Amino acid sequence: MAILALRVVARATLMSMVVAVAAAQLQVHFYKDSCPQAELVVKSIMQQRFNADPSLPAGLLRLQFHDCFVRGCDASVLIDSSDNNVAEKDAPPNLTLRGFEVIDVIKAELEKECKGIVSCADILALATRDGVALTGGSAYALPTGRRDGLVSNISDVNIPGPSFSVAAATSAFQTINLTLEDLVTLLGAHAMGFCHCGFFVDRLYNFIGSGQADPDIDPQFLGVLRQKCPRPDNSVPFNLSTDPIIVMTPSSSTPFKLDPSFYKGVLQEQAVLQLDQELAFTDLTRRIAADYISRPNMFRRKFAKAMLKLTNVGVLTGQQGEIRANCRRFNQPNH
Ligand code: HEM
Ligand SMILES: *[C@@H]1O[C@H](CO)[C@@H](O)[C@H](O)[C@H]1NC(C)=O
Ligand SMILES: *[C@@H]1O[C@H](CO)[C@@H](O)[C@H](O)[C@H]1NC(C)=O
Ligand SMILES: CC(=O)N[C@H]1CO[C@H](CO)[C@@H](O)[C@@H]1O
Repeated sequence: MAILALRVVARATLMSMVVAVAAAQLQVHFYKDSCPQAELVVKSIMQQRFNADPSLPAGLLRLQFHDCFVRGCDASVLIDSSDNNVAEKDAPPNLTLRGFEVIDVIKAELEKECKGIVSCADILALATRDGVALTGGSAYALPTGRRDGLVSNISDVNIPGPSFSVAAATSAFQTINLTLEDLVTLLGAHAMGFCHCGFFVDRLYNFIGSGQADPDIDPQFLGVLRQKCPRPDNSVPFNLSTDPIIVMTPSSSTPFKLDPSFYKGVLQEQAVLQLDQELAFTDLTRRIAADYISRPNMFRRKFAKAMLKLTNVGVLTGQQGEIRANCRRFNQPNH
């Protein structure tokens, strides 16, 4: 039950509305006249925050994925729920999102320097881009000019779950025009950051109701995971805030670096999530993983390319949407 609560059921909602406002005229250095220091401000705050917390880029990458997957990259994930609206943030897969505070800090600074100019959607995309560079990824030029959306509705959240098959996750990605290769490449982000036991503990004790562990976990690694994630006590309700947390790629010695270590874990049957481990089981996905391990620079390049695709999904431009003054609230309180 507990685990089921964390799983997300794919729902074919509202993607068609996202499609209607697909990527238009983003451009590199969109703010060069209106707020020339915008990218520098983001970069310097990111550098400071990263020095204090090297896991920050991981939080932002996941936040960026959840923003873009639901209604496009329109900062809808940043909205707080209000009396008349339950926002995306409160959907189960979002309860462990993090990185909101650094977006608030950057927004406050940019409002001071260039009031009403830089969108929250761009701040998130720029901060994530800088986070990728800070963790060893490539520092790609990011087209900007995104506008902030006017809707954030918990019912729209249809993020693929950790127990999805590769095929199911691929179809989910197709709804935002991303390919299987994009999926495999972006999952490389799981080289970094944290994971709550609740997202995979069924694999350790009761895989698809078998009462056994998932046979596709390296036995020694299974022991390590079981030590960190005890068997759930079904007599007490599941509580995310006390659920233990492990690093996303425990087999890696560099848990906060965007290197190909994720793929090594996959090929050694030391992936944490079921979906991730499944990448080892088709020829194509195995081959991509092996290529990225042997050619880290190709991984960096492909990762940047896939991020550009992801951050272009369903963007609002021109006069669409708005530029929020506070990333957590719509400018018009009635939205
Ligand atoms: C089908 C796709 C995906 C699934 C099922 C999935 C699932 C998950 C889960 C269950 C977690 C653990 C969250 C927690 O316990 O707090 C996680 C974390 C993470 N995911 Fe994914 N993910 C997917 C795609 C992506 C993509 C496309 C990216 C990046 C572009 C990404 C980046 C991350 C990062 C960096 C973390 C660590 C977050 C942190 O440290 O707070 N994921 N993911
Ligand atoms: C996906 O691509 C199609 C065809 O180019 C386009 O019409 C649609 O808007 C795109 N969808 C998204 C979510 O960007
Ligand atoms: C959220 O979406 C649901 C389902 O589409 C809809 O019934 C509801 O009115 C929406 N909520 C808001 C505040 O727009
Ligand atoms: C309902 C709930 O717990 N929402 C949380 C969503 O994530 C943010 C950031 O971690 C929390 O501040 C919210 O409380």
